[in-house]
Amino acid sequence: MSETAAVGAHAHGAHAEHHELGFIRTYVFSTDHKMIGRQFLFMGLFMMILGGLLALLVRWQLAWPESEVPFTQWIPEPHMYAGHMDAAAYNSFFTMHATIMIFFVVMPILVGAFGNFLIPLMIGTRDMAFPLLNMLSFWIALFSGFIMLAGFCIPGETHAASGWTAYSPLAAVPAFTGVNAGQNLWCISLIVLGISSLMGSINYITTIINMRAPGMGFFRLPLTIWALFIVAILLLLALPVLTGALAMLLFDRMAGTSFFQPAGGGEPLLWQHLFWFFGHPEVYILILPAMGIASDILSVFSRKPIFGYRAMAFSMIGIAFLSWIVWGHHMFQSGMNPALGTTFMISTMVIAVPSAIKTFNWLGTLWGGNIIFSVPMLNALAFVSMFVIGGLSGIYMASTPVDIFIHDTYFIVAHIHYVVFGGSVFGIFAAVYFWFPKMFGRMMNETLGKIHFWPTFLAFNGTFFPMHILGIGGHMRRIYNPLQYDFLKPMQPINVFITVSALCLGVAQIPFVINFFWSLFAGKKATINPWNANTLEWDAPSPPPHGNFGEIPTVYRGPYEYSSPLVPEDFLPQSRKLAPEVSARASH
Ligand code: HEM
Ligand SMILES: [Cu+2]
Repeated sequence: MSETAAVGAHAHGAHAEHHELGFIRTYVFSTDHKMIGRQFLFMGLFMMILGGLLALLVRWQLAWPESEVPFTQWIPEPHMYAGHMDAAAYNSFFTMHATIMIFFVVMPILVGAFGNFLIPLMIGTRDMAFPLLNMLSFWIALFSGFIMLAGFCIPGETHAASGWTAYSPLAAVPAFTGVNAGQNLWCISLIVLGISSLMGSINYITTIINMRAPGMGFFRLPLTIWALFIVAILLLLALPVLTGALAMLLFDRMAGTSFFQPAGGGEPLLWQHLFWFFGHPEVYILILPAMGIASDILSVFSRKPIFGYRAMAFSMIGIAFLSWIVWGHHMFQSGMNPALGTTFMISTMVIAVPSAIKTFNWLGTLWGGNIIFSVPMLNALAFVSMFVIGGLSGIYMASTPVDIFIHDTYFIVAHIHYVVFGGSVFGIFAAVYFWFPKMFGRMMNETLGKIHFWPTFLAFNGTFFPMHILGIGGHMRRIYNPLQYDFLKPMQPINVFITVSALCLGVAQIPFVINFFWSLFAGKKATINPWNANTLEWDAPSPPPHGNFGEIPTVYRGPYEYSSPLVPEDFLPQSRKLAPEVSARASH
């Protein structure tokens, strides 16, 4: 491995010196993994604003169903009717909120942006294995985003409206939702996105296997890289199942087949099986990168080695494997044989074991550490604690008798947001604050970061915690007007409280946007290793030039040697060569 890497690196390094790339090749059609990472980041952050605004529309409707939504008079019919939405528009808003957040925010940022940016830097190489394929995967993802956004612009109809799960036959027959072209574009966009992810995952896997720097054994990889490696394998295996199912759905809608329609002899449950065979691993695709990122950040800001490094890597492998065999827990209510239901229940609960291993190891890392409450650290701590709450509510949902009671209620919505917002989005924030200096060469402002973090953390809990209570009270998810149901009326104040918190949560993102753009142009210049971290990306200049490293680093140890007795400083970078007599002491 090391020899090929070195030879490849040499050839590439030589090539980089020969010519300057123009504006277009540097910023637009770039094959540099770092630029592609930044492109994915900007795409995801832009979509985050859109997905967030859609969530606020949904929330406004749930709190004050009959009232006009402020600032929306300009939105044309049939999305809004002079500031009001109808039930069809509501359906399309929550569908597009979820679709955008999952496919165009969390995946592009955690996997697309940080995967691209970090993998070559952290394993010590100059670029991805297939830079051109990498560029294509970004442009195909962007193209898919345009197709998705085009669905908002079809005259006379709303966007896709059958939920992000697109259950059939609801999604298969245009008359059922009243959406025709919008739903087709939704399918096509996700098929195209699936192709992009396939390209990306092949690239990640090849790069991590073949291009690690000399000395960078698998068990010296930072946990962020372990997580991204496992996620790439999950993507490679899960996404094609969705892509195939979407193609079948499109055939049902446009070509007269009836794979999923009982009227034509089809099988609606087939859609659910295919969808969740993809869908459950998907939730781990969303959370695993954040787990890796949080592990790295907790170790850096506790100034301690990560507790149980191998257990952390193996528990991620265990989680990924188990995520394959539990999809049926989404189908307890579909009339499945109770014996099979119990099998899915038990296998689902087994995921608690590797998840608990990870949690206790994070606590073990913090224990007795010299903790620095920087903004990346605060977000990583929020990730751990919110992920625990999301994981605990997951155990309730996994048990069939309880699930029959809370199925399709706001308990589910509470759970999913503790996992995807409390988990993935806090992971995104932690990563942005942590790697911003490396990505853009400037520091983000700590004070603004805290003004962003604390209100976000409080408003997040104010928004999503009461949803558990609503759910236990029987509040259905995906309803347009709670006031239509007498038994929900006493709970309406909770709905109002949630929406007010959600609006605060939205406002709390303003300091982040200001901080991000202000720091981009006027932030303090970053030094090469502002956090005194050990991993290889901190050996490259901030931001790293084309080709990343002057000379490919050699790796002498694992990534978490903080407070090592071998050196006076409290950090010992992976690439630092110690004098032979000092290294000898280490092996005793
Ligand atoms: C401002 C923050 C957010 C608010 C106020 C919010 C609100 C909501 C609401 C009210 C629903 C349910 C709609 C309905 O069933 O009628 C929903 C659904 C959903 N949201 Fe969010 N959301 C937020 C952020 C996010 C984020 C960051 C993600 C993902 C990264 C996300 C993913 C989802 C998903 C997957 C669903 C679908 C759940 C289902 O299957 O019913 N949301 N959101
Ligand atoms: Cu699941």
